[in-house]
Amino acid sequence: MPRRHLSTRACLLVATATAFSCLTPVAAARPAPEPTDGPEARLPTVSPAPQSMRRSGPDAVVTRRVIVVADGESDTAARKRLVRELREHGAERVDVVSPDAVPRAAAKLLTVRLGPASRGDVARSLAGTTVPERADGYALRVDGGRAGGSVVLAGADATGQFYAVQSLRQLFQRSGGTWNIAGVRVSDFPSMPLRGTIEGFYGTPWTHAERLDQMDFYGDVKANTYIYAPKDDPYHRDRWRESYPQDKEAELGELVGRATDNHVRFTFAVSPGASICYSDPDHVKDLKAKLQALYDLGTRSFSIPLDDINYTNWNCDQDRATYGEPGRETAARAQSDLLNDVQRTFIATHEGSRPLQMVPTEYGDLTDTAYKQTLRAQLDAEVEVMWTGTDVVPPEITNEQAEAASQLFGRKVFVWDNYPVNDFGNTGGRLLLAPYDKREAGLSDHITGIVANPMNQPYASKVAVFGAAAFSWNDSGYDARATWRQAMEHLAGGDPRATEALLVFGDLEHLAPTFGDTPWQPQAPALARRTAAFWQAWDGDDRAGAVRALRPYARAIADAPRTIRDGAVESGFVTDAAPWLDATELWGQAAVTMTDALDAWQSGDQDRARQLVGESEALQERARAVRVDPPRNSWGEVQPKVGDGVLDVFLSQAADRIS
Ligand code: LTM
Repeated sequence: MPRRHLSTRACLLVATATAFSCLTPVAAARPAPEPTDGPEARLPTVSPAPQSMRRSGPDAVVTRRVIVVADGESDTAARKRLVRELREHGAERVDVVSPDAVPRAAAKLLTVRLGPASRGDVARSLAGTTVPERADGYALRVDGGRAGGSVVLAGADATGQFYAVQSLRQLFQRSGGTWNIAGVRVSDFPSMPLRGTIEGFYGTPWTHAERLDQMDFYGDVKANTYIYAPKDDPYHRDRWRESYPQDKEAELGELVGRATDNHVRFTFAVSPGASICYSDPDHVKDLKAKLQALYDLGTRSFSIPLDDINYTNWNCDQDRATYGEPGRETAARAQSDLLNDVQRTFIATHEGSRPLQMVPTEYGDLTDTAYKQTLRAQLDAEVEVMWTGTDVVPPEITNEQAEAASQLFGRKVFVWDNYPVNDFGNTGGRLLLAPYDKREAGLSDHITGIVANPMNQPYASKVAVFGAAAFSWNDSGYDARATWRQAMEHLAGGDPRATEALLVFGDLEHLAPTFGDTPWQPQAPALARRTAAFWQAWDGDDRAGAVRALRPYARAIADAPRTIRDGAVESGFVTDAAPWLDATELWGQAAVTMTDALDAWQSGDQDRARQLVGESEALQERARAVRVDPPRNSWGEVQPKVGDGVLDVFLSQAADRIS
């Protein structure tokens, strides 16, 4: 969709007891000229990057009393969040009034209008700023430069209103004793309809508290989808025919509510494939009963994943009689019959339900087979089909591949992205903290969305999920490295020292394995650049310079864990990362000690150098003895990996030079 650039003509809003009118600007309220460059044009970063954000004029000041103009069409969650943000950014009193009851005093106060784009006062205050006619789209306009500034938050729909507030909260800037809101006009919408996560990993599922926290996080990053599919929830797979016990059902109900509050679609997934008898009406009845229980809790989005099952065997003789010998074609026929029935007799008859989602048994390749041919011919066109890429964990996802997948399944596919999941062998001992990367700009033309499959560690997963949400919101405006920093800033609660420490730590947890021998993201690229530069200088006879350049980075590694623990970093992240932080501190100390050894060596103090090598090796031994305990992952109790292949290699090369 072409980006429309919007009129810069401002409009003076005059508040009367009953209405607002839009008049020609007069001298006292002349809109400021639009700066094009220079410091005043610099705008705060908003993530996900909006499709269009321009300066509208001067910043607005948050007055002590703020008027929020809202009515029955204003989204409740958006209004609550708006009031909270205003209170946290300088407003001592926030009056929420309806459009026909705006007090005269509003002319001198910051006035914030929240509602649908079609509401009269909202439309006038937008002063020509376009509200994209797209699901979840919104426009936001801030006009300062006079006594009472104006903010308008206009949604194409209720979710759009909520997202307008999510952008607004990133526009507050402190200036001396007051808070300002950057003078901007934003027109924004998501490039992909479906954005979020699938809790689809093996190993210990997230706890209820962790899931509640995730829902709030998804609201913050404009992700609208959470698919509940933990492989090791027995009621999700093995005991799919059984109802959830009451306490679990109550938790699910609370989770659905928290998701809804954050404009997240709680998507309930049930995986019957390992034991279902497709042609047994009792099995089909039980499956629908399971969906019905979740519908009754407020769920309107459902998925039937059929991944990781043996599809060349039947689970009952009845299926052989109905479909014939087991195989790819008959499996696809049986699956299509089941899914079409659920789509047509459950989804279509349950008000408000979204199209059924499914995961095919062949989900991670681009080979045309009898299975895919049958699925694309027989599966109801409404059903969303998931695809993980050219492999379970692909090295990249390109437009060409996504288009090929969409052709194979006869519809745009929905990407189940196996990053940063760490439940498979090659991820043993790893946190996956690299940026969300190697997904090609333009994918939004070929797929319906992306959900990231996270790690068993929910808070540490936020680094990648933040990036996945940003990419799926605006794939053509996505910058992997810049977004990585923003993700760390988010986790660090804006604490700059902790942000830098998280970036150092993230570099040491950067390796992203595939199922094969070659990782799709390398380990510790920043450290690797520095150690390469070190050896170049050392071998080029600038030994003192080599040590001088590397030592501060070694110190930064050693100090990162304490800075992360002492700073404003989310406590959940610190808990998730605890063993890796413990090990990093020791590896960092080993690196500092080794640079001291190199320094002693190059200055001619060989005895001191050898002693320091011994001390460094003792620290490395202690680092290797750290364990991930208790293990949340299916790979069990192991040594947490830290910069492996880079840091340990450097330390042993350094020791070799000294001995
Ligand atoms: O990826 C899919 C569709 N299914 C499973 C996931 O449950 C699992 O988390 C990942 C990573 O191990 N691999 C799968 O095959």
